[in-house]
Amino acid sequence: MSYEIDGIRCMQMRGGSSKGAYFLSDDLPADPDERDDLLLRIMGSPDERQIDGLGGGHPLTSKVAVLSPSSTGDADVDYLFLQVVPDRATVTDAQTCGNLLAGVGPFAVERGLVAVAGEITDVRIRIMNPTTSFATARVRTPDGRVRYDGDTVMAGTPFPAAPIELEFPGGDAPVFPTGRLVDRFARIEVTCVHAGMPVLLVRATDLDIDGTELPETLEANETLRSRVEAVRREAGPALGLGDVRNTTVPKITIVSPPRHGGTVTTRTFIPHRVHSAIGVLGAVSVAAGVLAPGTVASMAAEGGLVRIEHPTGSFDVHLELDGDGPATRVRTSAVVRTARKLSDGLVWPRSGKALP
Ligand code: NQM
Repeated sequence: MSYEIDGIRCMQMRGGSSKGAYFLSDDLPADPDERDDLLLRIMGSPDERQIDGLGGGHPLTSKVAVLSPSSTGDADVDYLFLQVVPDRATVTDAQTCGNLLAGVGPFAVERGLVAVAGEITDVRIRIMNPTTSFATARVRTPDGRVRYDGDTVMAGTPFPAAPIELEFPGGDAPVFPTGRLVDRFARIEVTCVHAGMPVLLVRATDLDIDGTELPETLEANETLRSRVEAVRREAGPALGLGDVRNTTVPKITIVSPPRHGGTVTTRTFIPHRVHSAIGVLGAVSVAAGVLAPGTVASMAAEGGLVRIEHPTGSFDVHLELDGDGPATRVRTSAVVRTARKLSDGLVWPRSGKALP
């Protein structure tokens, strides 16, 4: 069988405020290098516009989810996330993606990995990378099928759809991976936080910006970009991530006081483009930094609800923390997303090799 001649089974979905290609792992090569080469050719990388593939020319529309039945009794499916970099021949498993995670439950039901359980089907997901963690997705499944239409409006997408609740159990991992609530990198005070995504929190005022600028304004600000990158590069080793020049983590979230009745205003570098909203696990991590006293982002929040303002609206994170200071842990967190099946069928990769 030839992928170039026969095509590969693929479903495209909007997951949260991102978009990607979803595959069963059996439909892709088992060898990771071969798989990544194929994904670059499917998505149209390396090319800023990804004109010859499915990718949309932005990190948020150049994502891949690979699913398989779970080999652990604790989950129904295993979810591997791969970021395909639009303008470089790079596929990285250095992070997961909570937005694409919103499509994992529906995709698992669509492909028969999980049987419909009634009006709502809970899909227990093992997140495989960068380290193992778990999530439960509640998928609307009336009449034995996934229901995508609904009334839930989610900032980052203009159209309402059926809600998908995502719950994340807590764990033993420290929320503040450097063991400090405030560090200093490239002469700027930073809180390093990790509740599913490594994020560096920095005050807007410390970067000489207001914190409400549009993503394109921030991306055009060369001085700001180089300061943000300097912070990231110094922080990488302190977070145990080593040299982060060529990786998509850590993210940098610039925080300032809320402007629209929420808890905090954010602008997030992911890490070289600015997010049009905020990532899901990125938001959970930011919320942990906001709820804990003594960080650069500590703000007042009522009843464990952190409303994160971002460029296209706001994102609610329900979060409970245990312990305090460097001993802080997440007890549980939950968010609501939506997802939608966009296409299902075969995709043809361009021929040749993408990787040298
Ligand atoms: O943080 C973008 C997204 C993400 C990641 C990024 C995400 C998450 O919005 O869980 O969802 O930060 O690269 O898709």
